[in-house]
Amino acid sequence: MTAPIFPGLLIEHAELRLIRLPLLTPFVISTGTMTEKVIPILTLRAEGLEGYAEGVMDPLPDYLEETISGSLAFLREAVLPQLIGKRFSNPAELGAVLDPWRGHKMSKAMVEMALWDLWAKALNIPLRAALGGVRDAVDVGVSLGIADIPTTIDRVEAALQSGYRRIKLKIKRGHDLAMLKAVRDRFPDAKLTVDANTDYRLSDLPLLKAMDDFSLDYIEQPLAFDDIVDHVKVQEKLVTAICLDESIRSAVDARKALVAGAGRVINIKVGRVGGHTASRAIHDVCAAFDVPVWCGGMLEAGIGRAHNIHLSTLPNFTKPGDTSSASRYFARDIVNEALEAVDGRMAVPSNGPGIGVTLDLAFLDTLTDLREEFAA
Ligand code: OSB
Ligand code: MG
Repeated sequence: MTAPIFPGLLIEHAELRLIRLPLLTPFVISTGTMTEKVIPILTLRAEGLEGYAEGVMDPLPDYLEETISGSLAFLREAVLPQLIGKRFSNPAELGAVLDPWRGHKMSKAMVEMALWDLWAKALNIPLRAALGGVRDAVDVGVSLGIADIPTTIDRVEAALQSGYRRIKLKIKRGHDLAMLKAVRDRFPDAKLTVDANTDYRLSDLPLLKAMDDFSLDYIEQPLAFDDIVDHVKVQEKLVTAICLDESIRSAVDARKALVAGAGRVINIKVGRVGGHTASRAIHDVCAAFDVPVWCGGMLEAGIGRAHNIHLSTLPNFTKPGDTSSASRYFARDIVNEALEAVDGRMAVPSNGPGIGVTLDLAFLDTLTDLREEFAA
């Protein structure tokens, strides 16, 4: 007997929501302070199934160029009308709809991730299995926002006590070496990294070089969000590895950066690079260069957090990711399942196929500012 041929998924309906979710603690990075998450949520429907994704763009373009309002317009006017009524036999076929448009990787990622979730559900398998993951739990660390030194020491201590596998400290000009020395003196054996979110310039090379003294696992995105070439000049002079975040939006970017020697680690954010297919391509390019990757985060709620965990099960995600416990960010999550790390490990959510989490719809409704539906 032969297996039935998968007929593909006919997208019948799309729903776009915008929710606002307060953060328990304001999150401070070199580019600004976030006190709440404003999150666009896309639901795609086909054959009685639903696929979900969160967008990681901010209201204003302070991490990368995309904004929530621009993204909603792009999805509403260009993408979702083209999607409804189309049949897809796998998520890669989405390229025909998405690739003609420039940029907008975060908006494209929403559609792509929702389709991966839907597709895995149609196949009745976990997203992890559809992607080719090899683990059922992943190592995670924390990303600690900028704060004064005593507060930072307390936060590091609490995170280490909880068992987190790596501590990432946000830095900016004027909040770097003294803070690092204090943390390193107090925690000589902790796995520490820093993330500058683009705050430095090539003229800061002596300062960046001084960071070699602190045995950091890597220095994340010291230079401009669109730079590769100047990062090469920094990496050549440093013992510490550079990790690229903002600079990498595609597998082509990753190839160029690694050929040039702009870094030795890459942070993959599925939302930043346009979805799981692109994330997997970057993962594979890095593996070919023997460069480890890890899964970054954008303070996601439960849908995005679940996607991140499934992606992190791929074999070359060998460094701890940023997908820490949801309860560190929010008083209440938008999914019914608790996404909580135990001893620095996040279990892959498994309440059903796909991303393995279900929506707390009653709570979502209380958070929803805008809701639009797209049907044939
Ligand atoms: O650069 O990784 C980043 C949050 C917002 C914008 C950029 C970044 C971050 C984080 C947070 O580091 C990671 C997380 O806890 O989700
Ligand atoms: Mg970063």
